[in-house]
Amino acid sequence: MIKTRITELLGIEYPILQGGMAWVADAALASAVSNAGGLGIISSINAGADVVLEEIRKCKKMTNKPFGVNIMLMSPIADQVAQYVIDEKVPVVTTGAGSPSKYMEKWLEAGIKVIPVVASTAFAIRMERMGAVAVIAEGGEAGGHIGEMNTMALIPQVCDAVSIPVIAAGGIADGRGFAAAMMLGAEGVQCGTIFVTASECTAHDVFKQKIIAAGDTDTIVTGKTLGHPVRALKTPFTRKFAQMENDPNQTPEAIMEFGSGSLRKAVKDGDEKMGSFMAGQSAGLVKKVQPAKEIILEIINRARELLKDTSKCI
Ligand code: TUI
Repeated sequence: MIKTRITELLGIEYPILQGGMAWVADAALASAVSNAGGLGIISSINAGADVVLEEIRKCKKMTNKPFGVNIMLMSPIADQVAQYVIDEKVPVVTTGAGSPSKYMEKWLEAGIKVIPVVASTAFAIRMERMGAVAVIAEGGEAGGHIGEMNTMALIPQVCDAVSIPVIAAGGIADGRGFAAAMMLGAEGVQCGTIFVTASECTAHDVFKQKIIAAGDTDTIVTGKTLGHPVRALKTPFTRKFAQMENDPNQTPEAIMEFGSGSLRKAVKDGDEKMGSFMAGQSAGLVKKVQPAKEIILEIINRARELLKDTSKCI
């Protein structure tokens, strides 16, 4: 057990959240992480709002521990899921890729702990004023949709800007990253990429093996020209996407059409050609498939050793 404001606030043993990864983060993964003492999170980007509802109900059967739901604010089903989390009394909601302002009042009224992902100090301050209990400050090392700042510079600045606890995300997959995040002022971390390779994760084995095989420079950011930068593993799909983005004869609509469905193809079909395998720069740190509990305990045990032994610094 580790005690920070995050463990106290959420009623969890270890201040490790599992990212609400699109198509990946279902009840199987979220309940495994929550049962292991972290906070498991269900994604709302999958086959539709009804499936999200089903996953929430499944998760309640699979764990008695707290868990959360992530609402991707650009999603067409955000409104529907925003209501389901109230109906189902989900204890924690994380949000991403935008501002949750239009839902905030009713979530707070329902007693939901809202933890938005932020990519800047200005947005973190707005979220604190709006009633967020904590923020997840996510650096551009992360997989999926990202902001401009990187973790090392973003975390301490967000910690200075707000008084609610800060959870660090982006590039963290081991005890060194966890310890560093604590040193930067964070009181918890959120990991995504390493949990794709958890044994309990239902993502296609091709996705897991691609993360395990990836090295430090094997991810790429595409979508900047469309205003939606996304980090994913370098594959034939991302190469083609990047090429289309740089081709003046391509329209944004044609590029979007090319990308449509690519995430599902990666996660569910393991489609190496047309899949978008979203992953962060920490992919190079991920070495094997292992149970969620082992992932969490390895991070915590290594971080404990490092935080105890700071004698190398002086
Ligand atoms: O949301 C994410 N990562 C995601 S969502 C996703 S689903 C998807 N994405 C693209 C194509 C198809 C499917 C995959 N990965 N991370 C949380 C996050 N939020 N990162 C950055 C932000 C963010 C950025 C700017 C949050 C707020 C913000 O500004 C809000 C404002 O109003 O200023």
